[in-house]
Formats: sequence, structure tokens, C-alpha cells
Amino acid sequence: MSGTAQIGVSGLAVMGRNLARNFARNGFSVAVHNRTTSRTDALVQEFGDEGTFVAARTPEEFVVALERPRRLVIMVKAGNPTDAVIQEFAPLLEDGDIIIDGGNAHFEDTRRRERELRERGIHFVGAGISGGEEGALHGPSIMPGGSKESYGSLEPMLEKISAKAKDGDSCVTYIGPDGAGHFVKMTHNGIEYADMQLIGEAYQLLRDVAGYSPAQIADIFRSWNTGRLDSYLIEITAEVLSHVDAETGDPFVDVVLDQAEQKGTGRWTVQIALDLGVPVSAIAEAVFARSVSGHAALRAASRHLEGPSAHKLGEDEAAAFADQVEQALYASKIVAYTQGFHEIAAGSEQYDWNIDLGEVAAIWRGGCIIRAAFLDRIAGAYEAQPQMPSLLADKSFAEEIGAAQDDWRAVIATAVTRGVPTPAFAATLAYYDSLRAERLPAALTQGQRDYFGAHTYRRTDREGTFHTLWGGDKTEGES
Ligand code: NBP
Repeated sequence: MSGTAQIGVSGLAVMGRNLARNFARNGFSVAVHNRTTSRTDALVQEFGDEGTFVAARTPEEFVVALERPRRLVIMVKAGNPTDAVIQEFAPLLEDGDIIIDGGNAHFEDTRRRERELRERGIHFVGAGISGGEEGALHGPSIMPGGSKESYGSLEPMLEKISAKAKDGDSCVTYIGPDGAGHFVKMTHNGIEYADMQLIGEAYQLLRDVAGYSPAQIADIFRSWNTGRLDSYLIEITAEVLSHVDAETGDPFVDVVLDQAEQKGTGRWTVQIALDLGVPVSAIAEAVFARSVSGHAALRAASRHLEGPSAHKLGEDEAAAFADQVEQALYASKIVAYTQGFHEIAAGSEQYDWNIDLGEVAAIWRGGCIIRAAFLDRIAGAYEAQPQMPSLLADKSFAEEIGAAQDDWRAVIATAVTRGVPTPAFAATLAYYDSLRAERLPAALTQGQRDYFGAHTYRRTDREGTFHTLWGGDKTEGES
């Protein structure tokens, strides 16, 4: 038996509830279901007049309410709950029906689920959804992975509910087979970690070196947001910095415990990058920085460690320093995105996903947390040169970063001499310098490896693999 609801959403916490409302507001009839039925009732009671909802109390009622092929969006906690819900629904489904997992699943789980469900004739779409609860309601950026056929059935609906970029394009595109969508969403979150860390370092420099107050720094971020750094994260940074705690009257940032939390997607991005051999140092430093911040006891036990004597800058110096920090932030941001796109390219190659990097940049222009004006340019750069080995191969980004480099270096040097930690600024500059270096100390590393473990090395002047007989007569042999 099948019903008339065009789409179903199961899992009605903040994300699922708002996504269901988004479908309904866009004219689609939506079957809604949640393990705890009070959430279903509350949704229909509060927002029933926004569109056509069909409340389902059981998985059976939910499935029967849907037109064929059935399209079921699962928005439950990632991990075991997702498997539990799939186990409940799958036996009730028929050939060609589609389960869409909109949660933050690990892409390897998505690959497994897609394989298992495909064997049962059911399509499984792992769709990364970014934009938080506001995005889910007003238009998120959507990164669907799965069979092309199932995307065809979902495309018109997803295009309607997704965010729109400034040129009106929908922020959704088919990413690739099985886990491709969740992989791209994971990397999006990794880049988000790096972006937030870089902004945090810029803030701390403006505060501790330039001596600006949070309200003054908010104004600086507001002015940056009118230029090339124009982005959602810069915009909300200004809002957070200008917010005053109602109880104490102090700046909000001064009453919040400085221990950052994380849910795991940043860590996954780094773990996978290690497996793929991709240097994502900006993301790794961001994950580590959150980890350091959370080690309260370790930090408390380290207060005796000496730092340099500090003096704040004068007014003119501070203004000039703020301009330099803008240059540093922009240069580091280009590197962070370069690294993230490298990871997507490497994942695409490893898993045969054929991901279009320009399209990924294009659907991140609206709705998602890292939406930013300069993603337009990244999209354009990949469109012009789809096989570009790195974003830094793009002439205009290379020129911009080249123009920023003096200030970038000066800011990091100042941070080092003043004892202000800027791990992501420093890591991105080191990456840039590593790429442009004619010779890296890796030759010495190879010599050491050959010395202690006979690991062999290759030479600059001849083909082949060599091993030196260290000690003894030191003759060189080809292995
Ligand atoms: P949560 O991640 O807090 O999950 C709560 C939902 O999962 C509730 O509907 C709950 O049902 C259901 N659930 C759980 Br927990 N265990 C279940 C089980 N064994 N069987 C059936 N249902 C179960 O919700 P959320 O914050 O709305 O996020 C939903 C998904 O979207 C997550 O994967 C999240 O990572 C992802 N996401 C969240 C955001 C965000 O900004 N929050 C952004 C992007 C993506 P109950 O009501 O019966 O307990």
C-alpha cells in the first residue's frame, strides 16, 4: 500500500523538524515520524498550518503514508541510531524506494549501508546537510551521494528546499556514488574548524597584541566582512564579539569558559587525511587547538611557564597591525581551503567518485556554515581548470597570497615574539613555504632511514633505488 506524501522525515529533533517544515513550506506533502511520538504531535500542532503534514505514529504508518518510489529522510543521531532506524524501515520498503540519511554519518558507514541496501533493491543516499537549524528551515547547502538514478528522483525537491547562491543557483548538486556526499560534508566541517581557528587567532592577536576591546574587534570584523573576507563566519564573529552578557554587563566572550568542544567531524577529516596521505595541517591544528583548550588541568599546571615580556601597541601601530592581520587571515584561509580541496580530490580518486571540485565550491556559496564570497572564485578557478593540482596553482590566488605574504610573515613573527599561540596561521605559512621550497630536508630524512633501517633512497642524478653500506667501507650499491 502506498499513500500520497511526497517525502517523509523521520527524526524530528531540531534538524529534522526544520527540514520537514522546509519541505512543507515549499509545497511538498510531508509524512513526519519520530521514535518519541510527542515530538511528532508537537510539530503538527505548532506548524501544521505551514503546509501538508501527515503524522505517523509507527514505522508502518510512516511507510504507508508515502507515494512510490518512497523517499524517506532520516534525521536521527549519527551512528547506531541510524542503523537502528534503517533496520526498522528497510523490511517495510519495496524495490526502488529511497532512504536518505541527512545526518552527519561517517562516509565509511554510508558506503556500507549503501551496499547492504542496494543488495535489497533499496537506494541509499548519504546527504550531507549544512547550515544548522536555521539552514534546515530556510535553505541548507545539500551534498547528496548515492546512485544517480535516486538523485534524479530527489533533485527537483532538493533544489527547491536548498539555499540559493547570489546568482540564484541552488546549493545542491549530485556529488558522487555511495559515501561521496558524506565525505564532502565531513571535509566541509574540517574546513569550518580551520576557518574558525584562524578567526580565533586573528581575534586573539587583535586583543593581546593590539590591545583592542571585543567591541572594537567586532567593528574590525564588520569592516573585513565588506571586503574579500566576506563570509558567514566573519559576520557571526562580529555579532558574538559585540554581545554583552546580560547578567554581568561584561563582554560575552569574557564570561564564556575558554574550552572548545567538538563533535567529531573535524577529527574524522584529519584521520582520513592521514590515511590518504594529504597534508591538512590547518584542520589538524584547529582540532588540536580545541583539544589543548579542553585540557584544563594541564593548562592550570602550566601557568608557571615563562613567556616574553609583553607591551601593547600604540594607537597608530595597532591600526596598521590590524591591516596586517587581515592579510594574514586571508592568506591562511586560502591555504586552509587549498588543503581541504586536496583532501576531497584525494578521496575522489581513492574511491572512484569523480567529484567535481568546482561544483562543490559552488554549492558551498550559500546555506552552509563556510559560505563565503571567495567560494565564487574557487568555483570559477576549478571551472576554468578542472584538473588543477592545487588551488594555489590558480594564478589569481597565487598572486593574492604572494601580495599578502610580507604581512602574513610579520604577523606570525609578532605572534611568536609576543608569545601568542597561532598554530593555524603558522602551519598554513609553513605549508606554503614547503610547497615553494626548492629543496626540503626530506633528503636527510631518507639518509637517516637508510642508515638505521636500510630503507633505501632514490637519487637526483640517476634512476633506481639505492642503499649505502653505512660504517664499514661505505660503498654504495643499487638494490
Ligand atoms: P540529534 O542528533 O540530537 O538526534 C536526536 C534524534 O535522534 C531524535 O529524533 C531522536 O529520537 C532520534 N533517535 C535517537 Br538519539 N536514537 C534513536 C533510535 N535508536 N531510534 C530512533 N530514533 C532515534 O538531532 P539533531 O541535532 O536534529 O541532528 C540530526 C542529525 O543531523 C544528526 O546526525 C546530526 O549530526 C546532523 N546535523 C546536525 C546539525 C545541527 O546543527 N544540529 C547540523 C548538520 C547536521 P527521540 O526524540 O525519540 O529521542
